[in-house]
Amino acid sequence: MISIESIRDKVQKGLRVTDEDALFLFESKELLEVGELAALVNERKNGKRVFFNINRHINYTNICVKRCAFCAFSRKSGEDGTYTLSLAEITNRASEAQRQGATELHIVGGLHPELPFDFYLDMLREVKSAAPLLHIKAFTAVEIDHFSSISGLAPVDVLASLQKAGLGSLPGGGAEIFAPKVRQELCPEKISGKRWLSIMEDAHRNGLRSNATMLYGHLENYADRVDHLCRLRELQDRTGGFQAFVPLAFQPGNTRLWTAGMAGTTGMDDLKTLAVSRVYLDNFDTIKAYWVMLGEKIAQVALSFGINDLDGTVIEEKIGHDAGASSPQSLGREEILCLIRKAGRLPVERDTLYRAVREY
Ligand code: V47
Ligand code: SF4
Repeated sequence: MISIESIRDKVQKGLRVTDEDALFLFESKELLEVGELAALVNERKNGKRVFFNINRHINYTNICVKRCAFCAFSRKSGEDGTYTLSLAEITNRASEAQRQGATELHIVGGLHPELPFDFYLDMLREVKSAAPLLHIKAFTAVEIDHFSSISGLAPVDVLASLQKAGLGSLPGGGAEIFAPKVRQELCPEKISGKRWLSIMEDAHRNGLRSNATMLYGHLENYADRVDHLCRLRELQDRTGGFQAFVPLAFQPGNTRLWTAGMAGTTGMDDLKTLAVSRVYLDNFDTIKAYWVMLGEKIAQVALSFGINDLDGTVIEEKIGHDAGASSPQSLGREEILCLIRKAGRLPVERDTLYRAVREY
């Protein structure tokens, strides 16, 4: 019989919790008990240290051939409000970020119907030459699959070419929810969960680290979330290539799901999802509270619920804000330091590969 005590016993002994245990925790209304377990796991891994980085997001185009039901960012070619940044605009943003002390660029965009694969290789080369100090974390597994289609290259070869042109690591987007039934409703045109995982495996085997995300708070149930976490834990057991897990709280504004009457997540669900992820994903060093989707206040409280990373300064975020996120466009270093310190933790500025840049 599963109980909070039986799960606590496993956590205290450092044993792995089961899928049924995770489901039990998701179904629990005792948020503080779940949070306490998550805090224990995190304390053991990270002590009081909380990571953040100085980064800048660049969303190079919002033109996309897909139409995911949860996405308010994408536009079809020819629709009002489309944009595609030129290479000069991208490199200007990169140089500015380097001048402002950033260590990372996070570059992702829609699946553009006309841009050739060379555009992305040139983008990496030119960004690298304009801002050689920056680590380029770019392109989700969904984009890698798209590049494979337009270039005729296998994903491993796409990854190798991008790496040669300056790619440093992959962000964790595009995972959404792996469970096929929900994925079919949510983003029927997107690559399957299986394909997402296989591209990540290719990346890890080629020495590229990546993150993993889970979009939650839409059509999925708790069992779908556990299924998602289970597949990530399995892959991480095989490759060890994931650096951080990033649960993404669904922002409903301006999306098709919003039109269908769907609301956003609650604070209770946000904190519980972060905490259960921390307890279940014992082979991930880091669970990140992405303040853009959570809001800074929930992200800060999450530091008492097993979280050891607040992401970064971000600078210019479009995906969550087009969907109505009420968080600011960016946070300054001092604001992040304040959130971490006032939660009684020790801020550590990190680079993308989780090496300490500065301990405070
Ligand atoms: O892939 C799209 C999600 C992702 C919505 O790896 C939405 O460190 C919420 O992956 N509400 C892009 N989420 C963002 C992303 C990310 C962000 C920060 C850090 C990292 C990392 C990765 O955003 C997409 C999709 O899953 N998304 N629309 C929405 N309405
Ligand atoms: Fe396109 Fe990505 Fe938006 Fe889906 S989530 S419509 S793939 S930009």
